[in-house]
Amino acid sequence: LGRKHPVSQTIDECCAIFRRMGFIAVTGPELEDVWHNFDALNAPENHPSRDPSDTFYLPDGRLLRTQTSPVQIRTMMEAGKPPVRIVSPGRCYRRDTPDATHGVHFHQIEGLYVDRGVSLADLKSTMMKFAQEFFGSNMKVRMRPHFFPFTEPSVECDFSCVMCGGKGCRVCKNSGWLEIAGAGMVTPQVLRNVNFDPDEVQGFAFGFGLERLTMLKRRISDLRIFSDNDLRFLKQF
Ligand code: 2NL
Repeated sequence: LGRKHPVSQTIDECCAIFRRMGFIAVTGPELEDVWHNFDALNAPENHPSRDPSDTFYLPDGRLLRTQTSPVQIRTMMEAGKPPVRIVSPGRCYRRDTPDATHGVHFHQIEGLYVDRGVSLADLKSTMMKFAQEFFGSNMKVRMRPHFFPFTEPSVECDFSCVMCGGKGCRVCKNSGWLEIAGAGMVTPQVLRNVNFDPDEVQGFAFGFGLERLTMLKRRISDLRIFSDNDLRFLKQF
């Protein structure tokens, strides 16, 4: 019998957890246009991620999506109005020198909740619920200030270290915490770009790396084995 790839298992598990919180899973094209991947997300004209040294472009100007947020832009525009409560799992591409923790393609799950009165507290409770469902009921979550062009305020979400439970060890560099997700409140310009009125509605958004979630849960230290297709590895899951 065949079996599911460990990253596919993580996608299924994440979608099930977010489904129980009312998020619908949506997918979209991996081949995108500059507007959906960068412009709509408020990426400045000179942002380094737009450079052909960071992003794969086709001769016609289209690109391989660098995150799954363009799916959320498409979903908001198709919905026409809030509420929108979705997660978008899928493959993304960035030019990078491959090593033990970076490849040229990777998988991400992003989430988005837009409605009247959605707050940063809703984001934190959603992150806490996810952390406890995915890694176990002892998980704690903290948020630190960060910057993304598409959210304001932006945060990085840390979960308690899965190896030591927060006491401090080599994996968490003795801090007791691991960086797990980027997130924040959707910046007003992004809402305007999809014809939503930021004076009427607010939203939070977040993004997780699926290889990282899988590596932490399964204690895998090198992500190259995810794409080697070695049955000796795949059969263990
Ligand atoms: C990361 C984590 C993130 C989002 C993704 C998002 C999507 C829309 C609007 C606003 Cl449509 N934000 N997604 C937000 C914060 C973080 O991903 O580390 N990204 C570089």
